[in-house]
Amino acid sequence: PSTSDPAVVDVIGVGAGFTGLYLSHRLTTAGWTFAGFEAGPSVGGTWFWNTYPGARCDVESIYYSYSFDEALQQEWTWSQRFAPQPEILSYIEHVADRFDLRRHFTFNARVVGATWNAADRLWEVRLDNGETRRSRYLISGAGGLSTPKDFDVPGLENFTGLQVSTSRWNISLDDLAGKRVAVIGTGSSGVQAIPLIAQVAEHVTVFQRTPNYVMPARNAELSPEGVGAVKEDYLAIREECRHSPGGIPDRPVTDNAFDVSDEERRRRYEEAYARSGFQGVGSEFADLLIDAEANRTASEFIHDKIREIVENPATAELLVPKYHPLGAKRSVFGTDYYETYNRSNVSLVSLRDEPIETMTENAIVTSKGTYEVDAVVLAIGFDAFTGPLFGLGLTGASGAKLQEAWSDGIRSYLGIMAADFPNFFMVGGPLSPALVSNVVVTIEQAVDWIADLLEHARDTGATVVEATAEAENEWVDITETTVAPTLFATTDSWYRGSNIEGKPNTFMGYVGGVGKYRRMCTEIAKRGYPGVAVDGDARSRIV
Ligand code: NA7
Repeated sequence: PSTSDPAVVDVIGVGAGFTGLYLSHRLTTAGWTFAGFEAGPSVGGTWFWNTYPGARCDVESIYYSYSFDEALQQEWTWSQRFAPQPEILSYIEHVADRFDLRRHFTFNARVVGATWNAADRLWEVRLDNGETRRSRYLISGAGGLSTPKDFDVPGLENFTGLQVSTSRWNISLDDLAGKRVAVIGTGSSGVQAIPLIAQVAEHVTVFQRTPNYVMPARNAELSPEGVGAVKEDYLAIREECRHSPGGIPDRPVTDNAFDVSDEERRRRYEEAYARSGFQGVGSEFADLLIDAEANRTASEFIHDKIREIVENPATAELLVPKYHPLGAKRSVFGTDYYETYNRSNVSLVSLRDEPIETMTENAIVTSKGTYEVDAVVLAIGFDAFTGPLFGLGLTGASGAKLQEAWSDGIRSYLGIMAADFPNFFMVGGPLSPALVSNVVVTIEQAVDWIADLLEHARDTGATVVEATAEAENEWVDITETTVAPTLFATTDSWYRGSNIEGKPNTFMGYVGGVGKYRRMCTEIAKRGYPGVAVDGDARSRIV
């Protein structure tokens, strides 16, 4: 332990999702005392709350799982290419039990404030029950997509029918049987839920603000032979993921969209469309996220697919995503999504043509009409990354809140540390690769890096580690320079906070790839942590 006061633990960890569980395992194994606090009643984080119909991860489960223990990955068998939410939650519960991790956590305990006490060199952490706990280090595993966006639909408070949100789903699908259901929002959550709701509801009216590019997920049962082959090679596959651009095995492409003939390009897109996933159409050519004209060829390919699938031409045109380039907002993968609009009990309202003006006790009123419904399903997204972090109520060394420190733009060192917030760490934080990668790979890497830094501090007898302002500036520059030439930089999306009124406009990820990022982090550790002041001793420049 880093302190002799038994009331002070070495580490307080926030959250018992993918991050918190691995964090508790990694740190307690290394001999640190650890107290975890989880707002929910059990483990699972995002996968505990998002129980809406059709919820599943769109990164293949073979890769979207822990790699830290070979026996674990040998004994667990995924049933499907994209496991559904209940199976992912069972996996997380299995990991918690297998490594006896629940004992490190207090459940139903939300961290609501944390203040750096410079005199005692520790964090004073306040819980929602009014208690205060103290720790040398504070590590957030609060997640990126865990704070639901405010329910900012006008007049929602007037509606007296059934109301549910995808991110806090607390009804069964049967509760919607025979009902007239409105679904508001067509991101990943809405797209996954709509086809299943349509199967039981009397009628579904989808209220769409921005059409997305929805590519077929092509989910499938995994065969025992396929799973066996992966398990034989799992160590190598995991290593490949760690050094890849996106945390999944790489499928390198070097040619650009206009390097090939129109016919050849079309053939390549057809193949990619059949493959689907993150290595589908959106990554078939090297310049698709850099060159708007090149991107147009891929975007139009999907437009044509939508027109082929959707029988009503007017509905098809509303579904065609014409406001942003393919991939520049989060890609969406669905099952029978566009096909669902061919059902006689499904209709589409474009909020661009007729915005919601208000709601009454039993209807949604747009500028053009009144839609009577029995139930409203909100699938309107999250206050990504900063929502959960600001929710911790952090006050740094200077007395400033994190939200004040980031009011002009979101900042961090490596997406892991923040200047003026000593001994505080974020796993998968803003400006890390978490935003645009298989997040489990990024989580394991960040936890390992933090654990090594804590050991470095312990070995040198230090008790305070803090990112320098210079290093933070440098990392912000690196992330901005990396994203600047891409279409991410010019497209409004939740990636850059555009879905929340007043949120700083910062692209919240490092897009240089998880492999390159890992090399940088490893190099920084090898060089004795430049950019990190250890007990005030900083070698500031990181490159
Ligand atoms: P998203 O992707 O943020 O989607 C939210 C959807 O809700 C999107 O279509 C929004 O339209 C729409 N929206 C948001 N607020 C409103 C209001 N007030 N009125 C009407 N429509 C609204 O969230 P998801 O939960 O689907 O997915 C989040 C991530 O989880 C996903 O990207 C994966 O990484 C996993 P907009 O596009 O803002 O016009």
